[in-house]
Amino acid sequence: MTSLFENALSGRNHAGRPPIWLMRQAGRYMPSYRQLRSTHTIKQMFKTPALIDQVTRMPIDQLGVDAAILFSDILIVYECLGIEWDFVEKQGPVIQRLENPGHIDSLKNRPVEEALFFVKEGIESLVSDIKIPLIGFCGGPFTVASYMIEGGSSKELSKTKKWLYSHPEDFHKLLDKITSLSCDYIKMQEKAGVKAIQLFDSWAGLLGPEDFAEFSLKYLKRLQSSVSVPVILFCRGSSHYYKEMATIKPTGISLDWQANLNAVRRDLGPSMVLQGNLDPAVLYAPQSVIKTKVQFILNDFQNDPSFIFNLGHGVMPDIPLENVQYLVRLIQESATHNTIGSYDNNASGSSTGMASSRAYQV
Ligand code: 1CP
Repeated sequence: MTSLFENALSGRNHAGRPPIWLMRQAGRYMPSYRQLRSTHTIKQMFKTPALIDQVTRMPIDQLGVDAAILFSDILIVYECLGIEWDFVEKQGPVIQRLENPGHIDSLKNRPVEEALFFVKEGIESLVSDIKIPLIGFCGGPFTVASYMIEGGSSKELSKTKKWLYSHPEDFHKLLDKITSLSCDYIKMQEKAGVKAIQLFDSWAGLLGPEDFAEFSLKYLKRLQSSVSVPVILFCRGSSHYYKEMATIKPTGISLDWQANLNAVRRDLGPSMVLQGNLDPAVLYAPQSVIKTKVQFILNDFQNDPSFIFNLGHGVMPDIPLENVQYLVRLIQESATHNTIGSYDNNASGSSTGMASSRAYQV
């Protein structure tokens, strides 16, 4: 038995509709998440296997998505480097800055099995009984480096670029260090049971083409070749680089809403898995508008055997839960030929599940 999601990843989804999961499908837009968050710090939530398990299941139970993504964050790898990090209300990530290239050697080198054991335990607990595939993930080394150098979010990455252009050798040394630990990290996730890895190089799109190749893609390629499960590559705001992303031959590319899916499919051919790309802001609109926008994508991709429906970026915290549920239903009810009988409607997505995660049988 393979899932719709895994079938799409191998270019063999003939179910008459694409699988759907959503970036940030577990998060603040869910009342149950907000309630849990009101009694825990975000770091407690990311570091406690039972809470990782509980939050990862929320969208399985409440949306009925076709794949789950591990509840964690790309910044968690700072635990291995001994870098202090946190999320501050209304400010975002606050990271202990790496101010001087000379300080790279003083970063810690804690093994992932020790520093990130809670991720492994969270994955093992989830995969022991959820009925849909679990996606693991990791940040792109460039993006992880940039948060350390900036000390948090930055629109222009001026400190990062100053480093990169003034001390390129040190910058590569930092990327190399982050890549080595990230390879170990995704291998650990693979061993624990994830069925795919998504790599998020969220800020790499701010680089020019030759820097994108040298400082982002080169390291993503190394990460990708360290695992044997399928790899999906997402570089937010980098739709203009889809041809460059394809050169490292990921299993799939996740596109933001600025991409023209048809043009990408035409240019990259039928075998590249494409994922995306509804503008998450559409989910603020009345359901009639959501339906029109979804239909626009389905017109060309409903029967594409290598397509995974997703948003162009994460669900925003103030999006109504009902609209997210409506989106998932729209996709799942869109199958053109009779696949309904093939779904195991009794299979709840998780043992705590109240609803309708459907394992697709082949
Ligand atoms: O409750 C809260 O305050 C925390 C909100 C939250 C959540 C739910 C953050 C803070 N991260 C997450 C989870 C998360 N982050 C997931 C879990 C799985 C899921 O998608 O449901 C994933 C995959 C991420 C990945 C992530 N974190 C990225 C890459 C994707 C992207 O958005 O481009 C990045 C850049 C981060 C950093 C991050 N985490 C959280 C914030 C506020 C930020 C900063 C974003 C920024 O700099 O603009």
